[in-house]
Amino acid sequence: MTNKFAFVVVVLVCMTIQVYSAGCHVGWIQFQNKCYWFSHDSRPWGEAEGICSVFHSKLAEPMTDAESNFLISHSQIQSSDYWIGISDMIEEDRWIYSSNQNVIQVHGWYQGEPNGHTEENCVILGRGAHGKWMDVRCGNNYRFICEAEVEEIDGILG
Ligand SMILES: [Ca+2]
Repeated sequence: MTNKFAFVVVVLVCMTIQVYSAGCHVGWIQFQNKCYWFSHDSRPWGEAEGICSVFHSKLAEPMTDAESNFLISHSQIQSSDYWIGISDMIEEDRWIYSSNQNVIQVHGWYQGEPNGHTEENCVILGRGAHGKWMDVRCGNNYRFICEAEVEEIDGILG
């Protein structure tokens, strides 16, 4: 019985790994229905957006509190600042997702943020803010998070 149970556990673990690798490309991390890539290089916000698009993705745009909280907590693993795809560069204090220009649905501002007015129009998950949102100058160099949809491979995910 013990061996049979161990076999079932091994099979389940293998299935879990298979689903995980089927959903996102190597080096990307899955959370719910999206894959995320946390960069190691630092770039200005606009360049970071361009790099994401090269990989058929975009700067991360948290749509729910769960997604926002995942990004905030995961950004703290490397204890670094990361760009996300939110800015108010088109209209002051109107914070929008950069891919579709819709007003943000959730927010994770750190206390006192945003505070940069027209000087700071792009959003990072701030290392000094425990990963919470800060508005900063878009020309600053930070790491960044790209997001892509989970891909269905072999019909495993559905
Ligand atoms: Ca700020």
